[in-house]
Parts: sequence; structure tokens; C-alpha cells
Amino acid sequence: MGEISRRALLVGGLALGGLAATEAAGTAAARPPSVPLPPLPGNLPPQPQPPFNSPLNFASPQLPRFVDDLVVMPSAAAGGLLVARESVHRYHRDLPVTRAWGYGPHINGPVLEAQSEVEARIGFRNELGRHVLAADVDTTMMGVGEADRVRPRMVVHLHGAPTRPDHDGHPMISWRPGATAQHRYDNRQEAATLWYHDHAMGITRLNVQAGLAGFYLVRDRFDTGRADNPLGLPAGDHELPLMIADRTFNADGTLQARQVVFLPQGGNQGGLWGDVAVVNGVAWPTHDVARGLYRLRLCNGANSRTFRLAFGNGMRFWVIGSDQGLLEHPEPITALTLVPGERADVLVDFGSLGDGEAVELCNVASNSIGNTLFMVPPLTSVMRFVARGRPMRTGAVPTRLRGRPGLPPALPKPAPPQRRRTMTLMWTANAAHSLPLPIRAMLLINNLGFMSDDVEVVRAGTVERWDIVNTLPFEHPIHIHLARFRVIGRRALNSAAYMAADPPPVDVDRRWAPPADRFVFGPTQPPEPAERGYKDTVHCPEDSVTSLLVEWPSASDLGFDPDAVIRVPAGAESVRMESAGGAHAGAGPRHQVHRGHHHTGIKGYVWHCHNLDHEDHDMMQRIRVKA
Ligand SMILES: [Cu+2]
Repeated sequence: MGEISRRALLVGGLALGGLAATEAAGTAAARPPSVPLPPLPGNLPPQPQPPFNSPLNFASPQLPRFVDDLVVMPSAAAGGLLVARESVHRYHRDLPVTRAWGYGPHINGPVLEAQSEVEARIGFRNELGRHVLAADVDTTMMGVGEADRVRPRMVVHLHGAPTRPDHDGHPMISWRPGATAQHRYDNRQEAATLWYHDHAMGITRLNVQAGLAGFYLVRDRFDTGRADNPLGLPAGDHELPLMIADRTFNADGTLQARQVVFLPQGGNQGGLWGDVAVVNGVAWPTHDVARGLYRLRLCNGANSRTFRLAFGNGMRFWVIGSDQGLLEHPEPITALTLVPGERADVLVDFGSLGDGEAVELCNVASNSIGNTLFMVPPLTSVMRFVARGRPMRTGAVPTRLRGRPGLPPALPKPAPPQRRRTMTLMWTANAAHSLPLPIRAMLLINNLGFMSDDVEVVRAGTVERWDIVNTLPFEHPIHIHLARFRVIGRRALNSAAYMAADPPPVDVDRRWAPPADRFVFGPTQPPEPAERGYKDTVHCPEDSVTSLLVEWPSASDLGFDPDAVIRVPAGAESVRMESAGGAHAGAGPRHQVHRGHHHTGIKGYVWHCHNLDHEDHDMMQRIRVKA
């Protein structure tokens, strides 16, 4: 277990909130509920950029906004071979070119278009060279070694798809340069905005940051992607996938993967909040639009940052789809929260703008308490649209998206849950897991490391209620593989009282997830308009309980056994499975890999925090889905 201390994670301000909670736990004195759910900001006026950034954070050089055109990512039919490789990329006019990664000749990857119910087989070939962020590889983390700096592993996960276990991109299996992963996607789902991205154990945050992410749009007979689609949705040039992230740049054009200056390079710093918005690989881009209706397919591809998107002029737009597909009808909104990994499908009417008039897409998210203490740099500007030409006669915003003749079926009424589970998002103060600095701790789910033997087992074909109890003073985006879920609502949590009543055990890998019913207060906040459909990734705000109805598909729904053994194919390698207490998440430089032979130990899926720095260490859990 001595190894583990070196993997201790910096969580900055977390410690302050966490220490307060520990004190309360120690005295068993429940503080009065003083931390209500964060208010949902309305139309805040856009603020000047760049705003204040702490001198303790890395900062990008001053870059003028809106001087580079948005890159519209090319589309391709889902199938064939995609080669992950390095390219020469310029993020901004005033930055030198630098190295970037993508599933093809450019940063990110093509927008893959798949047909519902039509299988797609895609090869992902690793031709990556030396890691773009080689110096930031943390070799103290599970499954990570020196080789990842020069011969980086990769594995692709299709986020939002119910995929066979051996094709889901299990993080324990990965491919080195020269090897090709062959993946099979059944596309047994309705039209939806999915994305594919890297999921390699311990280096996901670096691989995605370097560029290994792309859109995957599932089409069906309603959402065809063509101009004559029966839903009446904008298509062609008027349908625009936007991969939104935040990055920090060095003056030489390279990415800065560290957050704070006072910690050495080569360690996971527990989060990355950049000071520049990057959309489709371009820093603060501008995009000319016609004066008509557009469909924006939005994905938060950031490591850690929650965006709340709004237009600078306060104009209304409509959300028509969530992670897993269309809502019942378009929901008019003026702001949209998008956590890392989450997607939204929106309609925007640029016809309300005059010829040459510009509108800024802003981020009006307010920092959580923890992120404020962590001095997360504000980022208020995302990109700009400029309306051009005469008003276009484009279609109107549809009134219905489901439940009418010629439209997809209405969303089913959620079934009552057959079982209820409580899951905790927490940190451990275990000395073995924390350096003797008050700012170090390790984030966990249920007080369990990834390699814990205590693996959740769910029944395929059942509905469960999950209460995700976030005891931490900052938000977490939680993503569940294979399942889809509905959001029931959120309630504020008195985290200190909750932890005081039943303190987490000091020993990591002893499950800690007591019911939180007695410690919530205030009204249940209903799902936001953009959450009124099926989802796979959800915003779990600080000091709150987020309740979900999770639908575990049956083997017949899926057409495969979700608990089938995952074979490690020839050319791939797997991180060694060891029981809890031994390697836990901490084999570090001594980690072993098995190359290309049958491995009986790997079954199931994962669920995790989609803050990529948290996911890498150690907010990821294995889960089995049994018939
Ligand atoms: Cu997290």
C-alpha cells in the first residue's frame, strides 16, 4: 500500500471543504444546512475576456478572440479504418503550430454517421508517436508506465452506445502503436448525438486533451440528416457539430496540461480548467452563418470544466435532444448546462440577427465553492457567430418531436425501480492515500478503488433508482456505460451532517455509501429542460443528491450477453487484474501487462466521473450486468 501515497491526488480547494467536513465529523456536530444547490444563472451579461486568473495557475498568452474561422469537421460513414496519428496543428492565429492527435489527418476525428440498427465495424489503428504530452504522463498511476511517453496506449470508447463488452473500450485493454483495434457497433438505438474518445487507463485525460475525440451521430428514419427529414430539422450546412473544450496554451503553441505552477510536472493535478475556449480544435473561433435556423450538436469535450452556454444577446434557443436522443418537444431555453462528456442537440434561429450582426456564445457557469477555492480560472467566452446575407426562409422550430404520426414514438413513462442504490462521491483522508500536505487527497466513489473486489452487480433488464450523493464541494459529471437513464431530480445535501452521522472508514476499499435521505433539505429540483429525455451522463452538483432511474438493458434488448468474458485480442494488452489490497490502483512503475493472450478476469463495464483527471485517478468503478 506504500505505493499509494505517491499517487495521492491534489485536489486543492477540496481539502478545505473536506477538512471542514472532517472536523464536523469529528465533533459529530452537524452544521446547519448552509450550502444550497447552486442557483441556475439566467442571462448574465457577458464579461470581458481574459478575466482575472490566479498567478498560481498557468495562463495562456493573450490571444485575441474570434480571429480564426471555425473548422467544420468532415463527415464520414461509420466504418472502415481510422488511423490515430499525429498532425501539425495551429490552435490560434497568434500561436505557433504544434503537434496534435486525431483519428485521421487532423485534430479530433471525422464526424462518423451511423444508421440505427445497422452494424458498423470500425478499425482503430494506433500510429501515434511520442506522446504529445509525454512529460505529463503520471507513471505512478495504475497501468501507466514509461512506455506510454514514447509508445502510448489507446482504446476507443463509443460514449452513449450499448456496446458488446469486448467492444466497449474497457480501460484495462489497450493497443500500442502498430496495433489495430477492431470494434463492432450494433447501433441498436434511436438517433442520438454520441461521441467516440480515448479511454486508456491512467492516460485518458492526456489522450483526449491531445485530440483523440470525435462525434458519432446515429441517424434513423426520422432524423435522417437530410433536408427532407420528417422532423423538419435543419440539415446540411445548417447542422453543425461543435466539440467544446477549454485548454491552456504555452507561448510556443503547445498545450499546458498542468493547472497550477507549484506542483511538479508529471503528476495528475486532479483537474484541468483552461483559460481559452477551443471549439473543434480552434481557439475562440468565429463562424459565419446564414440568417436562418441552425441545429447545433453540442458536446462538452473538456477535461473538467462545466459550461453553461448562453448567447451574449440573451436570445432564446431550443433544446431538442439530450445524450440519448430527441426530447418530446423542443424546450425553449436561454442557457444550457453541459458537463464534461454530456451532449445536447439545440436549434438556434440566427434569422433574428441583421446582416453582419454578431452574437457571442458565452459561458455563464459560476464556479462551485470548491472550484472557487481551487482558483479555477473563469472562462466566459466560447465562440462567435456572424449572420450574413438576407433572411433565409428556413423551416420553423417544430412543435413536436415525438408521439405523432410520422414522428418517433413518445418517450415511455419511466418504470418504477425494482431496487435502489446509494452511491457516494467522496474523498479519502487515509494517510496511506494522502501526502502529509493538507491539499492532497484521493477522490473515490463509494470509498472503493477501481480494482476493489467489491464490484457492483446489476440485473440486466431491470430498472434501478440510483441516488448519487456528492459530498464534495465541487461538481462531478457521472457517466454510466451500457445503461441509459432518466433524471428524477436533485436535492441539496448537508454533507457535514451526513458524514458525521456515519463517517467514511479510514480503510479504502471498504464500501461507504449510507442512505442520505435524512440529510437532504429543500425542494427537489426537477430535471432541467435539456434533461427531459434519456441520458448517459449527468451533472452531480456539489453537496447534493442526484437521483436517476437507470434502465439496464436485457440481453435480448441488446442482442448479446453483457456479462460475456472480454477476450484480449491479439495485438492488444491488458492491465493485470489483482485483487484489492494488493495492486489496488497502485501498481505504478511495477505494473505488469499481459500481451495478446486470453485473459479470464475481465468482465463487465465501467461507470465513472467524466472529469477526466478524476476518472484517471480513481473515480471509476467496475460494474457487472448479469442476466
Ligand atoms: Cu469527479
